[in-house]
Amino acid sequence: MLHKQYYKELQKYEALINRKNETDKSFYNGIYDRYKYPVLTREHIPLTWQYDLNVKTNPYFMKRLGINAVMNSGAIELNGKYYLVARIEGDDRKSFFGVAESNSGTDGFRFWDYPILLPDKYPQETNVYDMRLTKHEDGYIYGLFCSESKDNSVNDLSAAVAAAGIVRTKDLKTWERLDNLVTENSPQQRNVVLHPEFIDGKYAFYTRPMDDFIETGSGGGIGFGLCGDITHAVIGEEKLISLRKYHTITEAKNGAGAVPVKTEKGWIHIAHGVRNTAAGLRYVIYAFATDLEDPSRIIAEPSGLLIGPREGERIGDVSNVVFTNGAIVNENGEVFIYYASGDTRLHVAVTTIDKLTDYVFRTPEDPLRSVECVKQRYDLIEKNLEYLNKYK
Ligand code: M1P
Repeated sequence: MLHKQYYKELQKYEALINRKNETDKSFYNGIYDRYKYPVLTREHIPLTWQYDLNVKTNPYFMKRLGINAVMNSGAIELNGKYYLVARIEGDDRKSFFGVAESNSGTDGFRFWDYPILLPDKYPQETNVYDMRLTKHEDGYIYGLFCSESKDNSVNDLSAAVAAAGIVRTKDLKTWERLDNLVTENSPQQRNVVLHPEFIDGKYAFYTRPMDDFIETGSGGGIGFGLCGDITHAVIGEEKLISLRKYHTITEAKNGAGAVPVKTEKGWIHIAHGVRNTAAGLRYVIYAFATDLEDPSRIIAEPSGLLIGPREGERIGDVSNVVFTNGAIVNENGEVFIYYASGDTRLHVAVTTIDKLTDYVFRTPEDPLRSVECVKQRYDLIEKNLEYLNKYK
């Protein structure tokens, strides 16, 4: 026998999973479409992960292991289906990963029966989150994630150390855990992404050097480093590629997001930038491009943010945050950028390779000073007025 509330909750769950998503008609910027509904929320978590369904041991049909948030998700396309490896945060604050599958990429994401149980290689590891999925040319799918442990070297209960964990799989079901990445010149790492191709015969990583768990300190931006053996990955020199800059969206910190998208003109990177405000840190998503042969060389840096938190997206456990760690390009050249808001739920923004390329290569760079920004806008207005005159 099942509790009568089970049927009610199941009905709500099925209605949510089967709800069709639609573009948000109130939003337009020509670059991408926003969608009305998030693609993953805590309500997308199966009942079997949260309730004890046995009426004898759970007569009141209580949640026994609740879920607080579903957010920052790695993304990958396999055999025409869209897969997200979501960061799921339990009510107990511990994050873990689960695979959700959809036919459309914008709705219908349903979690597999079980979350991912990672091989327990590091006994001191307390939390894991934000997996980036790379379909590498060596034939494996790699998952790089933040592996967080308590920092016992200082007398501070909250002190933590972030490292880059590495797993690999061929089917998202069986996961092999490799050694955590070692960066010889950076004590901590988060937001590490594996490039999908070998560079000079080596594995190439986008890193985020940082001195501290929260503050990047002397870490000047997104780094790039190579290593020969991914099973014991060690990076010596990290070359900085996308820099933190004063009075920009990356002033406080930045970090690689989705695995770079290959286009005819270059690798397009979709990353996050952080600035400080009186209300706390503000996270936005931005894009840049690097050279096809040398992905550590920036070739285009459009000014400002690509996606910022809007309306309800501004609110959540960590308000004023949008964050991405996954994008999918389908066979039609559509690009699905999965981004979380408020560290609480996951959305999708949909564009195309052509539009993204146009955006990255035609948007002017940030001239870094107000007066230059006004001149930049004057130039645009002047050309527009001339152009409009022709059609009057
Ligand atoms: O809370 C916002 C984000 O903070 C971290 O990003 P960063 O390392 O750049 O500060 C991450 O923990 C991320 O998960 C989180 O969304």
